[in-house]
Amino acid sequence: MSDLALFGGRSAFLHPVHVGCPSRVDRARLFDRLNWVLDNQWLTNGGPLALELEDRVAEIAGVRNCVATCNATTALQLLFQAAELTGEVIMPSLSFAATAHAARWIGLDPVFVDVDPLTGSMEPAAVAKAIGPRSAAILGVHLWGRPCQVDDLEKVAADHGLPLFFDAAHATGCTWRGRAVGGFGTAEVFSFHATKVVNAFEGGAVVTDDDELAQRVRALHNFGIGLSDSSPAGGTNGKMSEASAAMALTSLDAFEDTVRHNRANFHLYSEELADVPGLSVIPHDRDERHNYQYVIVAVEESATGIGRDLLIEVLRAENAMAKPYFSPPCHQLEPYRSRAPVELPHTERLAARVLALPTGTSVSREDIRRVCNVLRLAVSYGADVTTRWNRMKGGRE
Ligand code: T4K
Repeated sequence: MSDLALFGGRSAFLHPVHVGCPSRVDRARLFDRLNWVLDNQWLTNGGPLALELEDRVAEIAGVRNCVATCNATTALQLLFQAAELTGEVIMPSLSFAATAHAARWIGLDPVFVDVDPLTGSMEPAAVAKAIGPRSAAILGVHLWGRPCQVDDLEKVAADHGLPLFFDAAHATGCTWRGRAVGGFGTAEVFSFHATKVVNAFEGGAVVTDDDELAQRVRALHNFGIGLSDSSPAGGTNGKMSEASAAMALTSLDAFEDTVRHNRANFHLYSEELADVPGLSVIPHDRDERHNYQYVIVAVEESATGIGRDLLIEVLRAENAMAKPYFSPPCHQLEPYRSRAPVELPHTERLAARVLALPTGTSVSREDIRRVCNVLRLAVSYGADVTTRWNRMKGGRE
């Protein structure tokens, strides 16, 4: 146990290994594109590379329209504004803060509903129950890239005449029942943040088959210029620059290699941790396409003797920078906690148990074995690690 860096042992990693380390790209190709942008002297405002990216993303999503944006948070806001939502948006709480904040920032009230206790996916029955007179839309989240129960959500939305949107920030390149994510509901939003499987430094996209909605998003992301009717929102600047588009295109070129690497990482983690009591890697449906961007482990403290938060401390002391994605869940964050307190037992339990492990193209098989060795060691002395840590924190050691 004393080998753990938490207790003074040498760290397993000299340098931090991260959850969201940017995927590898072909630098020569990226610099070629950037040089081309500089030569072309068109740096933003719907430049040729942003348009090329939109075509490629629309094709991946299997939809007619894609509007590239400066990030996914803005893309969600643009989508809500384009759909002229007012009132409440029903969504899961088990997500990154951006999902809720995007709505709140433009004056919409998130209404949080509970998730399936195993998959973390928003419960369609809970959504139906949450619908009220102020409901304006339903927003599903393809959490950790695992698609929602799309058909059930589509049915609830249709039964109540509400638009259904998806926050697909984690799910670029994934499928549900063989169909590409991006084509579900009225519209979906991808993130191309630095930490995502396709990265534009910062970037996002709205994808949809609704031509009119797409045209409104496009106008709104460019100050409302070209809007044929008057939008109460006016417009904003949500455009993607050519530098970001150059990065995103180069990252897309590497997409298959990135996913192959992530998939191998995921399977190695699953194998290595299979015999560690109380730790389970949340699986993916093998019949679907997945980007394997996140490796999520659920911690059952009654079996490990060590809780999720302390395991993260143990890993971080080793320079393995695990993250508690997503804890606290949105309903326990301000301003929601104070504005509209709610209890979501499945969400709370899952959020308190899960952690994301380092992965991505810069994380090697050797790195993964080291992370798993640390986890194995920490769990084999789980109760002792907990006792010793509590004593240290209490200043008694
Ligand atoms: N909806 C959902 C469900 C989302 O998860 C997100 C964002 C959004 C919407 C909104 O998308 P964007 O508006 O961002 O396009 C990170 C990302 O900033 C965020 O984009 C992402 N989700 C979220 C899940 O992760 P943090 O606060 O965890 O970031 P940070 O700085 O702690 O970085 C995460 C890890 O990545 C660290 O271990 C360090 C590593 N990293 C990070 C950056 C920026 C690198 O190795 N290199 C880097 O350049 O939010």
